[in-house]
Amino acid sequence: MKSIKIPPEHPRAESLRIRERLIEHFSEGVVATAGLIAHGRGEAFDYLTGEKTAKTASKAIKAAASALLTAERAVVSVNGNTAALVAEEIVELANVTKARIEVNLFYRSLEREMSIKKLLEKAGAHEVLGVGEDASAKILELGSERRRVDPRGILLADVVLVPLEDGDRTEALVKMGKTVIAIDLNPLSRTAQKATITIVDNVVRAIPKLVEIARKLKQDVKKCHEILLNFDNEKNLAESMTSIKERLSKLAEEGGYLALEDEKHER
Ligand code: PTJ
Repeated sequence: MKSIKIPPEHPRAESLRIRERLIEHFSEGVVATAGLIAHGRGEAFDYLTGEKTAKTASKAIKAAASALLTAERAVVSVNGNTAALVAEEIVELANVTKARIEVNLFYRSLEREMSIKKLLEKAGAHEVLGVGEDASAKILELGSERRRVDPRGILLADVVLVPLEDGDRTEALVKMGKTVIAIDLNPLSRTAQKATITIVDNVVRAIPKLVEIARKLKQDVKKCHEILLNFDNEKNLAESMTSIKERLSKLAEEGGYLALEDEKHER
């Protein structure tokens, strides 16, 4: 599929560029058809949050960086959308936190696994787990293709980062005693509700921020433990819903679209 040229002055140029990136990677077999639908759902929630990282998301990002840095065996799980949107940043995050990278797909096929592995390697990954026969272990609680995992990766991990996930696996991984970090723009999704640490933000903002914070916290393990001790996911998730509600109320009171334009200028 031929991609279109986005006029830089278009008011939603960045959002359109992200769409084009997903469409391109869909044509190359990285993104699943349903991945395009999932992105549309994400976009709608991003509109509600104001397309910026909320304070609550920043708090969760700090907790997530702390969990990854203090883990014994951290794994970053990568699906089609994540690879298309933030392959390089995922590799950086894995390097900073010493996490392993594993491909784990809902719509699994060897072709897609290979395409995603290639994309990650092009982005600098030296090792990509979970491809083909390497995903020889099974999470028994799961019926979907996500049950197939790498025995060196997700199966053994104590901390798993799951950007753009479906709820079943999050629940199963938590039941297995793992710390699950989710990145999901929908605070009401089962993934968001069931994860140990929920970052309600767009992966295109959250992953680079996670890298930045992990770099800062890397030398301070004591601080990481402190952050984790003081983090309450349920409370933070509730606050993230309240901040969406408050933003919408403010915009409604101040005149809808025009207020939205003022908000953009304030940034
Ligand atoms: O690549 P595969 O085969 O593993 O399939 C991936 C998809 C995304 C198709 C699969 O995991 C799926 O069906 O996911 P869901 O159940 O549609 O959930 C996706 C969630 O991610 C929704 O809650 C969206 O709001 C959210 N989302 C979409 N885009 C983003 C996002 N969250 C953060 N950043 C985004 N860019």
